[in-house]
Amino acid sequence: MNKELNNVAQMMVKPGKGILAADESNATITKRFNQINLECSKESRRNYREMLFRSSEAMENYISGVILYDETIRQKSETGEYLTDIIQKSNSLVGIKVDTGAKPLALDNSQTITEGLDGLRERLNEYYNLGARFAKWRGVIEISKDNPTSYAIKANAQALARYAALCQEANIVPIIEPEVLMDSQNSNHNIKECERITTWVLNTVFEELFNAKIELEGIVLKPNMIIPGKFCKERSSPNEIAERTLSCLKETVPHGVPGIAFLSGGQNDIEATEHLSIINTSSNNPWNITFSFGRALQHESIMTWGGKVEKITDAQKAFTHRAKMNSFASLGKWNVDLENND
Ligand code: 5MM
Repeated sequence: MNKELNNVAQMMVKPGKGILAADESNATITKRFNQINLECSKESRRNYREMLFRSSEAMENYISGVILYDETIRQKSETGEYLTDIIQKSNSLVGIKVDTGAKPLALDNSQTITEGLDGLRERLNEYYNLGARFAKWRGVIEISKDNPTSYAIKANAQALARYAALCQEANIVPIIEPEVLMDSQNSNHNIKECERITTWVLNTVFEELFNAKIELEGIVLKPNMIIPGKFCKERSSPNEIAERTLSCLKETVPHGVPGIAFLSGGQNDIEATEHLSIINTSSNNPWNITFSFGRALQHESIMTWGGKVEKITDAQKAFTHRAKMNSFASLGKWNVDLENND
């Protein structure tokens, strides 16, 4: 076992801490800024992310690592400090998104394949020198009447495995993110369908990781929860979501994996926290289970900030509150009263 990779993976999923996904591509962060009528520029992206990374209470106590976008890992604050230095000073790890996005699958543009393998070995070495100790690659699977096909699942799983092998070769922990979407236009599937497809996807991913000789002790899995599609009329209770999620993971994820850090996928802030907390009330989970949220950690903060300097302190408080609530959830200790009494 590679001790260095295992140590980093353990730090990423340390009980009480989780990961901030701040790796929105420029297209995605533009959508977020549109909600607050803010122009998306290099500077506004820097100001927003610097505001989050300077939330010292959140960063020191609740955030184990931050996933950055290529632009951010090279960016300096207005006072000339690298944003990566701000993150590291709060004892948080620097991570980097290395995929270049989900693109239409050739001859089948109803599904996607994630790109970014060309030149990845060289990019990873550069990112290591810039401070990155973990990386992220997201494969996207959409459920509809005819999809996903086994070809699309296998192609995405193989890309994740090839990425993971290059990461481990570069001494970087790969976050393996095979996301079964809950919030696409076609998402009217029920919870059982999400469970069936996620089980299929995770089994295929671990088969490909095995084929690629990946050391499971040096990865972190970032899956979706088992949840009905956004447009499904049959809603499921938080307990059912937590039970099905745990049972799917127990069926598919080897115990050698140090940790699981969920994406939020379009759940609102409280839902994501509540589900994570119920999952963690089960006492015999074989892995540390925590969060690697983007939207469910940032939403309140970005809305409070609104691009205004005078709102920075309030926005940092909102981020700190959400991070703290998710920290409780990662220990199975969240309850709704904490939302108002913090
Ligand atoms: C933060 O968003 C990430 C980047 O997405 P794009 O490349 O599409 O802009 C995304 O991969 C994110 O890390 C995960 O989906 C988790 O975020 P959510 O919002 O689902 O918790």
